[in-house]
Amino acid sequence: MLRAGGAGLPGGIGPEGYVIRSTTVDGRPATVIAGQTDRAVLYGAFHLLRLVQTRQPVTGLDIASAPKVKVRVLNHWDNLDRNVERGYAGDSLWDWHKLPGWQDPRYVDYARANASLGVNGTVLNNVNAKADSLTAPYIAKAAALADTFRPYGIRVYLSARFSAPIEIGALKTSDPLDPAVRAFWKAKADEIYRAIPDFGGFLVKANSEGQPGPQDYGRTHADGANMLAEAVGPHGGIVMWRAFVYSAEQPEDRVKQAANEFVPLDGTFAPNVIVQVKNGPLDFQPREPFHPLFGATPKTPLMLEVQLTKEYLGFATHLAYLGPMWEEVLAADTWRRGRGSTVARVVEGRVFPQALTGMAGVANIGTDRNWSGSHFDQANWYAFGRMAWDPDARARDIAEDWVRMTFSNDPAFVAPAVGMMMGSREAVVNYMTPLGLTHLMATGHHYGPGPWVDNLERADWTPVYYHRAAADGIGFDRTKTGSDAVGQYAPEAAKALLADERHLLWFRHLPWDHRVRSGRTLWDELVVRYDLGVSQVGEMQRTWASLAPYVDPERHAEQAAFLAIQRQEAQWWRDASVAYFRTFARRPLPAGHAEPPESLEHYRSLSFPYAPGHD
Ligand code: BDP
Repeated sequence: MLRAGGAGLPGGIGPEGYVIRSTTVDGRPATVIAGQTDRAVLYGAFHLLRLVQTRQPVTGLDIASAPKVKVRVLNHWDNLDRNVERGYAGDSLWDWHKLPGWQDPRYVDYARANASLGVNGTVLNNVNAKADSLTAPYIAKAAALADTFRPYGIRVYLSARFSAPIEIGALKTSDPLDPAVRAFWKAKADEIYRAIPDFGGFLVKANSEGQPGPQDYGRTHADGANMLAEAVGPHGGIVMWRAFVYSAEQPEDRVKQAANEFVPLDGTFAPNVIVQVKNGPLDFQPREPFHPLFGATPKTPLMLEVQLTKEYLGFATHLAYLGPMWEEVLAADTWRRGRGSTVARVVEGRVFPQALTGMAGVANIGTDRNWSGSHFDQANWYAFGRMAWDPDARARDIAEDWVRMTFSNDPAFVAPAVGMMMGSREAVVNYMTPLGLTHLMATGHHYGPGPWVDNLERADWTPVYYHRAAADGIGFDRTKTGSDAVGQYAPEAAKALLADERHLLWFRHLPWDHRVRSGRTLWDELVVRYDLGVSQVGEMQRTWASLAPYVDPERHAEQAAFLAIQRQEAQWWRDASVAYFRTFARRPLPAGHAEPPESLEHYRSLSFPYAPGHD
């Protein structure tokens, strides 16, 4: 029985919260799902289905749930030609050419799947945006998608190209303080809202990696964001302005630049602007410390951006469940308002009260039959939705729900499968970037190791910029004697980060003979970690093989093959990294650890011009 609205709803449950209660109606047992809106009831219905699918009791229910975050959006880095930047799951779902005339039935499946996770919005086009998305034909296409998504509570948003006034508006400038430019955006917003009355708003990547922005005119990010906010504001829209900025002209440590740029702007953004911040200050690496902006802008709401598509964690073939990574960042304590000022609480607007809150996930979805490139990558889509609803949710609980609903409720399957997922991201860290190393992937496509790359047009795109390996040691000194990036954190948080061996070489440049916690030298520990990562994948392979009786042969075989690829590539990462770093460390490998089978020249010579996901 469904009931929208009505008495008995707990106060403060909001427009999307629901209750599920076991009760009696006319003397018969009944289950009531209630909320203030259709959407809320839909979320409640999916919750009940989850209970059924995971074999939880469905009697004696007394559940109340409301999202802790308002804007829960996927960001599709989908181009208009259906290529997906950093996509490993086929083409873009959006068949722009046939829209609005033809609506692929998968649009409905997509919306329903998202609603079942509590996702309530989607940014349709790449942050590296084309102005064409804002022309009349494409607005009509987006409107058709919005019509399909609306019953599932999914709002449509668009990435806006800052230079659109010039490119499609026949203006000479995109200066945000120019009245004609402001008029262009107002008219554009009005036009979009005529077609999509519940349009969510704009996402903007400006003055970052060659994208146009307000700084091209000597204006600030706030000037740019506020201009767009003024255009969508009267319609109830918002602007998600990305903090992923770093400049080619700046000699400053790249990981410091976003905070340097945005902290001084605190208090200058319009109320319907939210600044979108990646989980770490660099770029979706297998492990990064939390972004120093979290908690550093009391007057500016910040939304967390995570990447579901595994650009830096082995694409679609490596099994890496990202729940633990996001839990790690959400649980990190910024200390900005005393102990317990976690990133989760900042994002929820509870450390500094914020009216607008949000979480964004860079989608891993495409036309592949399994949606996400591999079966296990669906778990990352799933976990994103659940954590955006409740940033305090536990990655393990989410993995368990997913495993039960996707494969089997048999405890003999669930425990090992969840165990495998929970350790998977750490395995990737070990075989790619152990002990706080970062950004060692090959150039462009980011497929495979490239720690030797030193000749790109910008130093801060090269792996050597990040690892700084030399005869005297390895790592990036971000303490006071170096770039002092650690100084961007609250003192207690800085202390915790410096004490955390998982971030060792992110913050410090250390001699090869430095003793780490295990008692080994840094060099020996690196080799041990690389090998550990490879053996962890071997362990996953064995676990998966033992689970064959619980999984249909098709899915089992595909995953087994993917794990074999992962194993091979983990070995490649290990061998290439050891062969390369050894040229600086000039030390033997610790006893029992094998020499890389090939020469460094061999690893350096490998090239993959057609690796997927290109920008
Ligand atoms: C990097 C990707 C690039 C994106 C960029 C971004 O390599 O394709 O455009 O992030 O977030 O990780 O804007």
